[in-house]
Amino acid sequence: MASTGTIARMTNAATDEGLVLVSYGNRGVIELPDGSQAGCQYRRSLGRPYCGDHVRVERVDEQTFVVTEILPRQNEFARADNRGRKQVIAANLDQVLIVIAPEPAPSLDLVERYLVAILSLGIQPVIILNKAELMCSAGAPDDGPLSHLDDYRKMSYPVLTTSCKGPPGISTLAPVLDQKTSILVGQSGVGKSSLINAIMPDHDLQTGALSRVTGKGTHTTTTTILYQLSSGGKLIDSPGVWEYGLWDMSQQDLATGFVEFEPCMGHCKFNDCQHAGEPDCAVRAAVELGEIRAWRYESYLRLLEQQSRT
Ligand SMILES: Nc1nc2c(ncn2[C@@H]2O[C@H](COP(=O)(O)OP(=O)(O)OP(=O)(O)O)[C@@H](O)[C@H]2O)c(=O)[nH]1
Ligand SMILES: [Mg+2]
Ligand SMILES: [Zn+2]
Repeated sequence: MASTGTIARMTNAATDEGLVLVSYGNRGVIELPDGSQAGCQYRRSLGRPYCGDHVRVERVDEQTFVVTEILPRQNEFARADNRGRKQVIAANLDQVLIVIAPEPAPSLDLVERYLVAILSLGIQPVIILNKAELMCSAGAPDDGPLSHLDDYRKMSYPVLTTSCKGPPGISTLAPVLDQKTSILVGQSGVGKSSLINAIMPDHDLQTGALSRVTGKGTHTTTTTILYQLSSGGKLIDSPGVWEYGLWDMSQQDLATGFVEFEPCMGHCKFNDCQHAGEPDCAVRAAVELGEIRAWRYESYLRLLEQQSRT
């Protein structure tokens, strides 16, 4: 990509490059190389740009551009709609931050599905336990993700503990976001937007500018929005979910989502072993030896069952 200075000097050029900050049906808001924001329209024939996309644009008038090209994507983070079809949420991510909190009570399947989706893209998952000041000394209930945080750490998934309302604060978050494009995902009400507010003192300013361009309100998270961090990273806020569905993926992709199964791959009796009760299955043997946690294997079987129903 050309440096900011180079493109800024090309003010009379027919085309320019932009970063999609917000994307609605047939239009969006882009950031231009000089840091300014502008509305843009999409041509139906091009397909729909997503939040995080790099696009080439042509100026229509003083304030409006039209997208003429969507530049190649590194990846697309998606979820399934209720028919199992892939719906892209954002593009070109380095990492996905799965936010959970003691309240609303987190769902293990939600976290496990996110992990599978993230690993199938080959990008980094980070788990954030927000509202940490509400964690009671009695400990976590023994079936939810809060009770498995140590196991996630052992799988080398970073687990951060944050609070927007008290200790331990959010100081662990900034270094993780540095120079990266990250998206906050998770249940509604876990504090995704609050984390953005806390980490970005000028957040209201950016939101205000965006809402002036889009005509949308300032505080509801109904759309996915990309924010530029002063440190150089990009942080995307996304609407909360009640359910996160995996699109129709192969059994192999599903197994890839379970990193600790990796050493067993190629060691089962059958090449097409689904690790669901076949004889001489290396995954099952590892579960019996305690090398794979029983709760993770049960998660895998649940997801496999759910996928085969779609
Ligand atoms: N106690 C406590 N409350 C918090 C914390 N962070 C956020 N909240 C509160 O949790 C509620 C939901 O916060 P939001 O930031 O809107 O949550 P969200 O994840 O963006 O929710 P959606 O946009 O619906 O997905 C608000 O009332 C926040 O004040 C925290 O660390 N501790
Ligand atoms: Mg929000
Ligand atoms: Zn097997």
